[in-house]
Amino acid sequence: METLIAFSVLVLFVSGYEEFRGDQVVRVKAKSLAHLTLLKKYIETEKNVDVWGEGEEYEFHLPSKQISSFEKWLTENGISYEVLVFDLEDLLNEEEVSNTKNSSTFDYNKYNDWSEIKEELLHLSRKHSSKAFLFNVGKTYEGEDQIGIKVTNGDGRSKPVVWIDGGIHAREWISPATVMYFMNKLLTNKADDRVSQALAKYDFYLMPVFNIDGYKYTFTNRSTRLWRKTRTKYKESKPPYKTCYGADPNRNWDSHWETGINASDNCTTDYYRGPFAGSEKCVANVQTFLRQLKNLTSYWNIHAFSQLVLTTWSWTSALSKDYPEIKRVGDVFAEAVSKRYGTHYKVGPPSRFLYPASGCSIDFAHDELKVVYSYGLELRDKGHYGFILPANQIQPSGEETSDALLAAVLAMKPEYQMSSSSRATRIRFLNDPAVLFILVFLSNLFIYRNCS
Ligand SMILES: *[C@@H]1O[C@H](CO)[C@@H](O)[C@H](O)[C@H]1NC(C)=O
Ligand SMILES: *[C@@H]1O[C@H](CO)[C@@H](O)[C@H](O)[C@H]1NC(C)=O
Ligand SMILES: *[C@@H]1O[C@H](CO)[C@@H](O)[C@H](O)[C@H]1NC(C)=O
Ligand SMILES: *[C@@H]1O[C@H](CO)[C@@H](O)[C@H](O)[C@H]1NC(C)=O
Ligand SMILES: CC(=O)N[C@H]1CO[C@H](CO)[C@@H](O)[C@@H]1O
Repeated sequence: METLIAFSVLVLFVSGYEEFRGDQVVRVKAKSLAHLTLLKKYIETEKNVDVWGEGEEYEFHLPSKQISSFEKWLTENGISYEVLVFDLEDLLNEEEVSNTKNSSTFDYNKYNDWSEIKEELLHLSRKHSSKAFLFNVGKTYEGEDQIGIKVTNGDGRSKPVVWIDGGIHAREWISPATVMYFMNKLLTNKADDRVSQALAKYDFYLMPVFNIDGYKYTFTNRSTRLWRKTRTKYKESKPPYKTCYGADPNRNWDSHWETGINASDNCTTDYYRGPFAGSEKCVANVQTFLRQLKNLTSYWNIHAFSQLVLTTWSWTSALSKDYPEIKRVGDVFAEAVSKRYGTHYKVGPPSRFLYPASGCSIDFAHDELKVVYSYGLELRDKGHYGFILPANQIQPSGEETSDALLAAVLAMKPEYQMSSSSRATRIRFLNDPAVLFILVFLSNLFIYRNCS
């Protein structure tokens, strides 16, 4: 304990300027279409607002100097809110202290930076050379090798493939940590029958950090911890042509990219879709790799936070003919993830109601690669810590997510054939906000999140 206190004092001393002191995270509930319209307008006009979550409820990270005016504005408009985080700087201190490393080897219970993860991937592929194979899909914008590990049971037979990627959004640190946990379990947990059963059926391709450049950037210093996008250098499209960085790699896939649904053309925003589909190197690399990968049966794109299993499609509210099968396996995941710690997940299409979004990876896997079992996950938690989840939650997240992934892949039917007509055509009236809003209120069966 003493060392911890000494460490945190040291951290405070070294960091000096406290970037997020007094900043809050506020949850806001839109109870009517009028509220919703007001909130959207607020996001568009207030560039200091950092959106942590949107959909049924919004979570906003607000700079300290903006809190009183924001709360006044909410009260005036009759919009109710709840403060989730009273001081973001305290949360960051808590995360930093919880992440104090205590060994010279790779620590699966800590948030590791890219160089540590890269070392561990190399180490695992050497240590388990008969069943762990390093693969490299290409260089990132900043020249990093975009690598992952293919895990097999070592019997030399090719099997249907399950692909899992983490860290497509840089600040969602629990995602790479959970993928690393799962990878390590597949390689080392001989005692768990489900592991051998899953490896008898499938080969796993695991890419713990998809957006390496962005992830590295979040480790630069505290002020960069909440970066979401890639780090590609762009220029604004109109005077004064300011330099801006990064596009949202989950709005950049070659799947309905041109529709630009809930994706921005403005490179200063967090949801910038990039100048063309696949403009982000990390996206283009994986797209090319997946297109030539044979036998891809299941795709998992792992995010945080909100505790959701997101199903196709993201870009439209229409449902594919295969939805019953997609939902069945999603429900198996949700059931299994709750067993150990009671963690509650909801299952459903992000696009069905309020927030469709184009250019998302799960739609690319479903439509372009004909993968029925294509899912997005939003891991822990539900907003108490949000992106700044303390490191002591890595192990429980790793355990419950591994339970659920194993249960889900064992419940899949690799022989299941996608219905030939299951590609979506855009149903325009469903994208009308008023219609969407009415639909939402007619049903509480569904969740309404964007593909984050
Ligand atoms: C560090 O490791 C030592 C020896 O394994 C252990 O006794 C100690 O409790 C650990 N400290 C922290 C902060 O985890
Ligand atoms: C695809 O999977 C089948 C078994 O389901 C296997 O026989 C075949 O070799 C695999 N193809 C490739 C290219 O891995
Ligand atoms: C943190 O890193 C960013 C990016 O390198 C840099 O622009 C900024 O000045 C740094 N801030 C502090 C407080 O060191
Ligand atoms: C992009 O958004 C910023 C911040 O809201 C705004 O100042 C800028 O004018 C926008 N640029 C374009 C090209 O619309
Ligand atoms: C936040 C936001 O921009 N939401 C939009 C998402 O897309 C739907 C359909 O195009 C719009 O109605 C929302 O306004």
